[in-house]
Amino acid sequence: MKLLRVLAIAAAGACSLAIAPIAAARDAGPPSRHAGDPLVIGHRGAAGYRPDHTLQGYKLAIQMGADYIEPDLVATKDGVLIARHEPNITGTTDVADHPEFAGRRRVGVEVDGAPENGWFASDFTLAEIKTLRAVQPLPDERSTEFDGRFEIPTFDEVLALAKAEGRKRGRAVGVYPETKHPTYHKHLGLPLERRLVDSLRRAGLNRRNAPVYIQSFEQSNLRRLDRMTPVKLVQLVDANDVALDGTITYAAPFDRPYDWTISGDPVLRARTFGYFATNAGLDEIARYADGIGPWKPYIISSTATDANRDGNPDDVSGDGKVDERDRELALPTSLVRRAHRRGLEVHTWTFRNEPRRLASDFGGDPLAEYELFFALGVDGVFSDFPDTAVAARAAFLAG
Ligand SMILES: [Ca+2]
Ligand SMILES: [Ca+2]
Ligand SMILES: [Ca+2]
Repeated sequence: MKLLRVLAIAAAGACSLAIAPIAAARDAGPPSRHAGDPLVIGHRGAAGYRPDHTLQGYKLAIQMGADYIEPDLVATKDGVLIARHEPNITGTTDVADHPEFAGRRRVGVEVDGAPENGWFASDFTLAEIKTLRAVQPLPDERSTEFDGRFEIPTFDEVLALAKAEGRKRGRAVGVYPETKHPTYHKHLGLPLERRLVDSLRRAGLNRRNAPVYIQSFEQSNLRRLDRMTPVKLVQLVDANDVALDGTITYAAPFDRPYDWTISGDPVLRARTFGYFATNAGLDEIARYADGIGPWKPYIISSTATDANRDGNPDDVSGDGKVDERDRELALPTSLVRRAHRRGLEVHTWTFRNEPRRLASDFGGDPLAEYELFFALGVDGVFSDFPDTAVAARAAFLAG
């Protein structure tokens, strides 16, 4: 499908935009953007430029104009929330280079059902975590020049940074924390939710109009949070992959929220994340959350060619690799419109500049991808490259 045609279809459905600025009515947002303009969320900071989840990365995202910074939260042994993508810190820190921690390495740890090996945040005190340094988790495609230089921040330090940087710039800098593997943390006796709300309260952010969204791939902890805090909540919607025909596919551990998997409830265990994209699922989410955070293919998927019928996508571009450049966009779904109809905001992920991550329709231009999603009415984008996202939003709003 050609991009211009997709954009025309998006524009034809633009009446749905009239229902969109629900977010704006609740939260005036920073003065640099107008109420109702889509949010730019600095994914893990500015993950395209700095190691994930460092104060330096978050600060760069803010400098680039991100409205929100996005700390993923896990707990240390002494119950402090720190910003890491996973409880498993093997790929995002230099812990493997610390001989004093060699004995902490573990095998077969089940975070979400699938056994993992390595070092886990909950085996370290905060003081020990502070002796580690962040490293680039994608060393083959992103710069490693900052490896070993930046500390692992606590959530409280992230909140303090957002406040200080916002004051300096005369605008609100929002925080968009994600509770990582809430069931796992609960089973460890280190539940995330009360600690998260306490940190927000100490920072003066535990109020309805605070520039805060809490996100989770699990459902039951969002329902608990709905009773614990007035801040906005977002149900993340994951999947495993996209089939040749554009169908979204599900496989463990990306098949359903982990709390459903271990619930013992046959109804929940029969569902996938796809349930959240149905009308019944959206109705349910609207009872405890303010928005959804779906993976991009839920809004517009892509198809692949399999001329040699081996069941796998072909290298259409002929560059010897099979990646997003070999795929074509499908027709947009009705998800954004149906979410808006229920008063739910839609924040989708993840936007990245690397050409191999862009469908052929975009011709290697990351701005074209943002333009399409903005035209489809999304209320926010999680971006590894916040400067590109901000530029794309400016171009989109300039028409
Ligand atoms: Ca995240
Ligand atoms: Ca093939
Ligand atoms: Ca190719």
